[in-house]
Parts: sequence; structure tokens; C-alpha cells
Amino acid sequence: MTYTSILTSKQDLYAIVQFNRPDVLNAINITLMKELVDALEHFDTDDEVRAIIVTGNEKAFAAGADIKEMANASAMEMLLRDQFARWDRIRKIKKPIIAAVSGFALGGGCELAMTCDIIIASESARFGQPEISIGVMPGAGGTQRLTRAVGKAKAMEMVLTGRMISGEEAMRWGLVNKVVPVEYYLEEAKTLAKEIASKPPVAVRLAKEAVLKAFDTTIEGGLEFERKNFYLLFASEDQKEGMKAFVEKRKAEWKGK
Ligand code: DAK
Repeated sequence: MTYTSILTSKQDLYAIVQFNRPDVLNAINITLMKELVDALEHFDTDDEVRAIIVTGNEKAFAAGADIKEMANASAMEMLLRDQFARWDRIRKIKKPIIAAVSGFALGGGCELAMTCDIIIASESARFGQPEISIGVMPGAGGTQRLTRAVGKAKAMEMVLTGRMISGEEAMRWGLVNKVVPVEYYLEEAKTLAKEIASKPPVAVRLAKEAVLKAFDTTIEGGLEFERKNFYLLFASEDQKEGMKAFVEKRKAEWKGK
């Protein structure tokens, strides 16, 4: 597929998907979303890729869904466009996704970053759910993921006022993993992607799945799920290799099976 709203590349066992609508601060329109999901699903099945970075540019990760595209839509049109189905597909990506965020990550942009597994932010990052100021509310997970990440009090404040928070605040509130100067945020995300890519892929996949399970199950159900994934890894060649390499004091060679 030829993309018009994103750029993609592959390096050292990880891939990068970069939003490419700089004139509108990477506002997420239907085309961008289609392309993003297509690229993520493509890399998810590419054996040469073990982690995926999603990023924008220094000024904007994404300033939200494209307001001009939805401004005149009726409720029925919104329902029939069924765009949320595409967002749901991102949740199904098995490989780790790192959001490298600089500048605005607002509304759908913030929701997209939160749908990723890890967020690296630049010092100029601005996170927010400003939908309230244009007469709506978060619709792609903002009320749920933000609340789980920062707690009810801060989520209420952000969702009800639309106020933006800095990368530093987002870090203190538990929304992002790390904040670095703007010239390093992508490098930092690449370093992390390489580190994850150096781990056994099946274990990474099942571990990601188990952490995500914590969001929609009881502790009992989650522990059972974790245990089954743990047992399952003893059926992998990488478990045999990893433990043998430890005993033999050498570096493990992963087969990804
Ligand atoms: N949509 C469309 N265009 C946008 C945009 C957006 N979200 N954000 C910025 N732009 C455009 C501006 O219109 C402007 O275009 P021109 O006027 O030059 O043609 C250009 O980007 C530069 O923006 P500004 O001139 O405004 O730049 P400033 O630096 O002055 O201000 C700003 C930056 C980020 C504070 C400001 O642009 C702003 O407030 N933007 C809107 C932020 C916002 O309200 N975001 C939330 C949108 S609602 C869904 C899934 C998700 C969602 C909805 C449905 N489904 C699956 C159905 C999510 C909804 C949202 O995100």
C-alpha cells in the first residue's frame, strides 16, 4: 500500500511509523487512521520487526482527530463510519508499540499515545483531552485509559477543563515513561525499541498480552492468565536456549519460537 499521510521505515529489528500531516499538526483523519492501522498490522506480521515506534514531529505528535472532517457529521454518519473499529484493531497488535511524543498530543492524539504500550515524551510535549472545549468528550478511550493511568482526580480535571499538561507533569502523574530534551526523544524511543527487540520475541508477546490483561480482568483472572502464559513459554525453544545460555555463561541466540 502507498501511504499519503504516514511515513514508514525499518531499522535494526524495529519499525517506525511517522504521522505526516504537518500542516494540520498531524490531525488524525480517516486516511491517516486507515494507513496507521494498515502499517501496524503489516509490521506485526513481519519477522524482521520486533517493536514499533509511532511518532509525529517535534511540534505535534497529533493535535487530535481532524475536527474539519467531523464538524458537520450527524450521529448516524459517525456511527456508520464505524471508525472505532479501526482503533480497536490497534489494541490487537501483538508487538510492543512505543509512542515517541513531542509537541501536541491532544484528544485522539493523546488517546492514540495511551493506546501504545510505552510513551517517551520530549520536554515540549503537551498532553490533553480538549474535546470538552469543542462541545464533545473523549471518545477513543480517553476517559478510561487516562483515568487508569493518572487516577480519577487528575483525569476529571483534564477531561472537564481540557487543560493541557506538560511532559514533565505527565511523567509525574504516571502517564509517560520518560521525558527527555526534544533533540533526544526519538533516539530514546529507538534505544528502547532496540532493547526490547533484543529479547526473545515470544516471551515479549506473551508478557505484553499479560500486562494488558490487567486492564480488563480481576486480579484472580489476571493471575490465572499470567500463569498460563508463563507455562506456555516452557514450550518455546527460546526458553530452553535462554536458560541454557545463562548456565553456560554465554549470550542467548533467540529463534523467536
Ligand atoms: N483538526 C483539524 N485541524 C487541526 C487540528 C485538528 N484537531 N488541530 C490543528 N489543526 C490545524 C489548524 O486548523 C491549522 O490549520 P490552518 O488554519 O493553518 O489551515 C493548523 O492545524 C495549525 O493549527 P493552529 O494555527 O491552531 O496552531 P496553534 O499553534 O495556534 O495552536 C493547537 C495549536 C493544538 C493548540 C490548536 O491547533 C488546537 O487547539 N487544535 C485543536 C485541538 C483539539 O481540540 N483536539 C481535539 C480534537 S477532537 C473518533 C476517535 C477519536 C476522536 C473522535 C472520534 N472516532 C473513532 C470516531 C477524537 C476527537 C478529538 O481529538
